[in-house]
Amino acid sequence: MRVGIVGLSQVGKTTIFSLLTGMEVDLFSEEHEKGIAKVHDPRVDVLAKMFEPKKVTYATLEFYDTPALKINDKKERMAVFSALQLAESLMIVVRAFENDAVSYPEVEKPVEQLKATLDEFLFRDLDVVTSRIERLENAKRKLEMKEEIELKLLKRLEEALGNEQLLSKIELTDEEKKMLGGFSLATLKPIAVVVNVDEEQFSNKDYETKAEIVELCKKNDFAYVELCGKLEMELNSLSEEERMELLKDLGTEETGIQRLSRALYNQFGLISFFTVGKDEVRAWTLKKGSTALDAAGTIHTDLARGFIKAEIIKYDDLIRLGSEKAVKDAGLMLLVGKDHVIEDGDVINIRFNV
Ligand SMILES: Nc1nc2c(ncn2[C@@H]2O[C@H](COP(=O)(O)OP(=O)(O)OP(=O)(O)O)[C@@H](O)[C@H]2O)c(=O)[nH]1
Ligand SMILES: [Mg+2]
Repeated sequence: MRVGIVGLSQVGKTTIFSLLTGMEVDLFSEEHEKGIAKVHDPRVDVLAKMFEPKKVTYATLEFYDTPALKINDKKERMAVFSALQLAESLMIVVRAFENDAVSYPEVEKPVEQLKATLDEFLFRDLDVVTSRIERLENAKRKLEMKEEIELKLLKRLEEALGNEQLLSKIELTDEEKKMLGGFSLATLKPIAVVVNVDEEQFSNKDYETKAEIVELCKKNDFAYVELCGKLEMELNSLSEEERMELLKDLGTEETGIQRLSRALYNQFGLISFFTVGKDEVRAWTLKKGSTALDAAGTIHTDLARGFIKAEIIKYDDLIRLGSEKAVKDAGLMLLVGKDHVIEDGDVINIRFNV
């Protein structure tokens, strides 16, 4: 899953990008990077302890950092969204942290930043939709049936966007979604909101306009995460032992970045299945609703091509009973065909023949 990081200026986008991906980034550089982040899943650590494999592999997300959006600035907007063309989902960063040494974005109140960012999304989608409508209407030929249908659909979207409605809130058939696939419409993508708080706000669990932001996220089905960029940087610079110590003092077991990667994973409709053994313990990513055949294909095309059956044991059963053999002996291993829907936490072994 490719995630675009977006927001107004100096809100902490690049800082969070760097924390997620572990990449060293020059905050003043004009270059904007992409990078891979591990999705922290404690279950993988538990499985690794059980199997002591040579290699442990976590699920990943890919992130794109972008330049700041400027309010009502079409040129900047185009630059940002061209960097987001391939992003399948968007993470909006909002700044709550107070620090006069860091210049504030054009609007200061966190909820106003979020609204301004969403407005840019709406403007950008409206730009895309209206220019396509114009192209079709000005075509110097009779439109094909397919184009007539597209034009009608686009006009529906134009009206919604004009009413400040996010396209994710509009009922669309699979056919219609497919038709819109090439436009990379921002408000059609799943969205997560990350509020970058300071230490004081972090310990108070509050900041200015929080209630409004939470409400807005709920209303629009955005994931919502609070994170203290500064604290995360500190945690990042510590040894594993010191980190655990500090986290314990903070009353938690995992860093905000670990929490964030998991929240995004859920928000974007992803699940993990596991493969286990002496060589490797590995988490793999699937969209919710995927089948055993999809799982096989994710591991290797050969496994999909030669698919016979999938053996599935539930993560919880494996942990409770202590070994694959014990799960089998208890009659809890499932043997399923290619259409079986995979659930989060399934431990899978594909039987295949090529
Ligand atoms: N005090 C404090 N400073 C932060 C925090 N997060 C980021 N900063 C600082 O804020 C400044 C801007 O951070 P960046 O990560 O570059 O923000 P950005 O959104 O990428 O900025 P632009 O790309 O220029 O729009 C840097 O000096 C960071 O060190 C935080 O949680 N607390
Ligand atoms: Mg930046």
